[in-house]
Amino acid sequence: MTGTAYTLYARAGAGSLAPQILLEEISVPYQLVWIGRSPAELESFRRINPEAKIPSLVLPDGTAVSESAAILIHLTQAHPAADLAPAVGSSAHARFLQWMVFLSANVYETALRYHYAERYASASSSAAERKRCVQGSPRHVGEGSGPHDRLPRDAQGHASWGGSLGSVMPAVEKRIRLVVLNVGGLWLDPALPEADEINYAPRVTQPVLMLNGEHDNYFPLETSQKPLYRLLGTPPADKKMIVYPSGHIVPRVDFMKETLAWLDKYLGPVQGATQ
Ligand SMILES: N[C@@H](CCC(=O)N[C@@H](CS)C(=O)NCC(=O)O)C(=O)O
Repeated sequence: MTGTAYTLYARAGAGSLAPQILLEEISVPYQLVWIGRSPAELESFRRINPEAKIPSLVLPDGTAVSESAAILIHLTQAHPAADLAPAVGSSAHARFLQWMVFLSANVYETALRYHYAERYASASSSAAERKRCVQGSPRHVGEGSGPHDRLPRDAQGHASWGGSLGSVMPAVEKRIRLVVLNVGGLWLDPALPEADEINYAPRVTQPVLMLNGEHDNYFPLETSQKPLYRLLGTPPADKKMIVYPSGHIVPRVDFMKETLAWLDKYLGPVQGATQ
């Protein structure tokens, strides 16, 4: 489709989600090419991006661009009518650039320490240890290899820190039709009123499934999980909370089973699925 549309090279659970969201928001035609991790796929992808990094975007004229911040900034400037960034040259645009660079150079890089821990540690044992240390970090949002990645676009699935933010986003984004909070709860630190989940949870009206651990030390049952559940503005018939005898991580199989049942209940069974 070169010459007529963008081509986004993507991977589930990777940084290609941001440009994909932007392309959707802009409503411009684009082709998605999913890149796996097999040597053959990576080898052929190197023809587009020699570093084989996701995301990569091929522009309609065939130019290949990598680096998430560059891709996002370019898309906002190439499609000003979509009004997704402040006017170029304005002070607001300078602050926009500040955040774009901070997010890609710092936050994104931090997440990579989890996914490629072995590159940041000298021995494999310390790499494994490093992975355990960052559990509970933003890597849980859209985590790979779980039902999070396969959620339809009008459902929202978040875990841990995302579970906490999951009480904020559906309050302000009503295109989200249902929510799964995998170990969600109220953050116990004091927050400014404009960022405090307490002020958002009552405005959540979509169906919410909350899956929690009884012994969770991040989001304690009585002081964090249950208050969030009570505060949700969702009608009682459309919210459900299951508490497992676990810690911060709930049993994976139960999580998948309950999540898929919740999706089927509110979005209907998957159409055209093959066994
Ligand atoms: N600084 C780059 C980071 C891109 C990146 O490292 N992407 C990961 C996936 S989220 C990747 O493709 N890693 C493959 C590898 O490092 O081998 C950006 O902002 O786009």
